Amino acid sequence: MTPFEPLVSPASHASLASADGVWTHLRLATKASEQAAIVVADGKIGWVGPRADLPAEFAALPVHDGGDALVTPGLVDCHTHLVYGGQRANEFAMRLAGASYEEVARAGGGIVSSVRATREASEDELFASAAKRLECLLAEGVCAIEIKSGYGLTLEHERKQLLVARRLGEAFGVTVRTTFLGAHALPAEYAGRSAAYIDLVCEEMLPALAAEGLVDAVDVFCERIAFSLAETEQVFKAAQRLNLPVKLHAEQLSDMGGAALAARYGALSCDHIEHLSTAGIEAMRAAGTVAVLLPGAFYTLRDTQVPPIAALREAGVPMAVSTDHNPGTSPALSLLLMVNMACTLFRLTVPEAIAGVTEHAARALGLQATHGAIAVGMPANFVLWDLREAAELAYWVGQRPVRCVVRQGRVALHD
Ligand code: DI6
Ligand code: FE
Repeated sequence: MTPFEPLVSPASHASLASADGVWTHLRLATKASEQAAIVVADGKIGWVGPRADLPAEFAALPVHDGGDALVTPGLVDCHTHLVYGGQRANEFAMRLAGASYEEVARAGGGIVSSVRATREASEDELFASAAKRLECLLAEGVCAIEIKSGYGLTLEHERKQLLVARRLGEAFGVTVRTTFLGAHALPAEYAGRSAAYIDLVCEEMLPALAAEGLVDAVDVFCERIAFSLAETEQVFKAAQRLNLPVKLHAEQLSDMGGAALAARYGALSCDHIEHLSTAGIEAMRAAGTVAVLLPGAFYTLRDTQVPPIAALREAGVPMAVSTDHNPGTSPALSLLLMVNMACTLFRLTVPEAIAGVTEHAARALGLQATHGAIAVGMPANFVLWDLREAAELAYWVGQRPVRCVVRQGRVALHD
């Protein structure tokens, strides 16, 4: 296999081989017993179905032999904090010695220590460190990713993070959705003045960054150690005035009622939700809000409160699975490992976990029209896996089963 080549400019993505043609010798993960074919035309899915039904009009196109690979849609990582300065292995060690996440945060560690390092880093330094992390995710078939701000906490430094996120998307030819998370933590200079900081977020930071086209969605960390329900609603109102969709870090450490509030604002997703209540589930169902499960944070914090999976399933709330990549609670750079953990720790079924990193993850970003499925008219984003059956996507730990990635109509990684 040729090593994965990072793409350094949009032009270099365009210079990759086009995926146009007929992809044969494939088995769709949803129906692995059947030979399938995918037609890519002008970088989009032109046709998909059983090989035997391939219309004659496509027979003359160039053929890409899939070598009997299993195929899924390109993966979508719908909740990450990928851009930040430094790392926090020291806090990992503190927690091993007995400190809780909340104690670490109260001792001046936690999010605010990443804020210091992020403010000190230049845009280029942030780009270089995040690019390395992004390459890990792309090598596993990620074709769309959400990247949050939230480690700058001033207009200047939040802008820097979001600009890096946009640059990553262009440089790697990957779909990036940016989420403004100015209400992630109270910066040290606002200690004791939470209301003033939230005013700044709502009245200056968000409107300015939105006007610069840097914000696709707005998120808040609604928690005892972060922002209250009332402060969360203030941010949601500011987002609503700008016609921006909202999402929420909800009920991770306690039941704050955040999910029900977010659902009232038509949230795309509520994320973490270990402590989600029955009322929260019902509100999410009614609003069509996606439940984003983050087993990497659950695992790293050695949490024991499992999200209410059975109730979510019964209510028909779509469940997504993501890395929550961040330097504090989820230093995970493998979405496949999250698939494994969602099954092992949260008891998702294999089809649920796969939908969680494709269809439902796309929906959590409002990208369901373009990502998360192999469907006619969508940009061609799909992954060929060196696997016999879909359950292997959840089963192996640490394998590298990707054979080929078609990203945005280009062959971005191949053997
Ligand atoms: N919830 C999380 O799990 C991360 N942020 C959040 O709102 C933690 C971020 C960090 O510790 O740096
Ligand atoms: Fe998070």
